[in-house]
Amino acid sequence: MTSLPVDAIRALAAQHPKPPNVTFQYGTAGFRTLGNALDPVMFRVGILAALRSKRLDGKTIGVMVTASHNPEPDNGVKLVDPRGEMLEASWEAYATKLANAPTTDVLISVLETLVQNLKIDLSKPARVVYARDTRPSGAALIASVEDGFKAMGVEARNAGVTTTPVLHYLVKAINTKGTKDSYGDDSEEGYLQKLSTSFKKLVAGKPAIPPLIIDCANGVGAIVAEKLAKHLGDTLPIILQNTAIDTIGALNNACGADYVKTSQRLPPSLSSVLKPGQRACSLDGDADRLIYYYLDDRSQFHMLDGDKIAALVAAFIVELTKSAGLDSQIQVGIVQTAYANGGSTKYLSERLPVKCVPTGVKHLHHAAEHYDIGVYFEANGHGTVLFSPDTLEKLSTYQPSTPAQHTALNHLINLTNVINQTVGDALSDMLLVEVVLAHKSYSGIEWNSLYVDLPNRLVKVVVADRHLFKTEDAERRLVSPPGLQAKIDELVRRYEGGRSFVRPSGTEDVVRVYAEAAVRAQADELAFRVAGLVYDEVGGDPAKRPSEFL
Ligand code: 16G
Ligand code: MG
Repeated sequence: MTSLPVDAIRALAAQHPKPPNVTFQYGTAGFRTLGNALDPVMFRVGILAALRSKRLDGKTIGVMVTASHNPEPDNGVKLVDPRGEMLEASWEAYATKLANAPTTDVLISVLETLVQNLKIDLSKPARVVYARDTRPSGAALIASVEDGFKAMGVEARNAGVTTTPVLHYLVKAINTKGTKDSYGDDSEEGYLQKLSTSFKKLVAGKPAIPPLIIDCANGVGAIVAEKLAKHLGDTLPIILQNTAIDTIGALNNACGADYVKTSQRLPPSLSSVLKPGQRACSLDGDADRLIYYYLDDRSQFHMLDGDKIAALVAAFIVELTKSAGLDSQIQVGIVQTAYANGGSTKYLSERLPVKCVPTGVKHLHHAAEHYDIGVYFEANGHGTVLFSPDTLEKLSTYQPSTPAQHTALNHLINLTNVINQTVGDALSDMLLVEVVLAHKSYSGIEWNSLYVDLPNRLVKVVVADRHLFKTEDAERRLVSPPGLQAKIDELVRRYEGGRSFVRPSGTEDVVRVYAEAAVRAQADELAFRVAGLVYDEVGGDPAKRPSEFL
């Protein structure tokens, strides 16, 4: 029986001690906090990745060091399972336990218990592929992860500085290499080839596409988008903006998908660049979220968020399945969260099955797997489209009976390649959107007019303990604190088209309040009133009650 390399772990653990009085938690987005607090966590994640790989018979596991759209001083880490998906939920608790082991002795005993309980065969190989975004703290944190690999004798492959979706792609490509399910060449170049080749096939014969502006959030998306632009050449002229990856303080600062979505405005850096009618989009700091927008003739800003992307894409896919003669065999379904705009939910559910699930990609991804073709997007711009194994099989064996069916079938097959099915991918989603716009001859205006967004407002309330707040019905209703939901209901009834919900954040120590209503002022008022209810409920100091909470 091979045993844990205790001496090696001990020697290296001494270089990554856990400070007392801090608690880490593997949450919705992995571990995430200030970059300079993460050294011990990184070392332990390196070890955990090794155990996960050994448990799965030496399959390659992914480790991504990023804090996405968070401010630049933050950083984080998450593990990716062999099919390119998020780490299996039951392992999140093991990650948390390891990260919080106060001493090396406790760390080793936690590891021994894990090995025993999970029946991990330590003689199996451990294989990991890892990458990081452009954050200044990234290089040092990667070195700590590598110490974890060293302690466990991992066959580790460094994918360098790249986007989260590229890392997910690599994991899947490595694990399917040489099989009938091969996902593509296991390199960033292979990813770029796969996406750009299928994109070119999809837009072949369509009128020239006008240039698209990409706001890269001054993050890692800038690097990969630049390479993608070269692959695309004239088929999609791209103008890169906010590419200052070496400028301290620039990352996600007044730019990027999260800035645009939450402030519902244009990044100031684009105000002199974006011309009325022109399309632009913003990526977030690790390029897994995408938000589109344009200015109308009166220079008014219009945002096309994840909900609008879902509507555009789903309608197109349904159309293709019909034209291919496959609509009776392939059902398209949508997955959203409570944050989906009421306008989008109404529009989509009049046409397709729609399911609402709790926030977080793992929930959406799993729900989407239940459809033949599952389109999932969060309003924040994170999402993708999943084709079930059965559907992929159908597409590859189906015999079309007319040239029109043949063309539609080919488009569907090319879509399965342009879409990164492992996880939301801003660049892949951007190509997908561009394909649909090209096929439909839509500008932002026609796309935006699919349905009208209800005005909405998101507010955060700082509370002493967000865990007091518990939800049900896919986070649309509170069950705790008792009685609060009834008060919210009573308030919501007074607003035309009113809807509001309260949920504890999974990534920050706050409670989030969302509200929408038929008119802007009412949506704002409802949001602040509900926030006021939340604040009062948890016994906030009246003197510190934010004045905007009416
Ligand atoms: C994370 C999630 C995102 C979710 C957000 C909610 C992943 C990869 N990312 O960024 O899907 O929308 O958290 O944050 O799962 P919140 O719980 O703080 O509102
Ligand atoms: Mg992100």
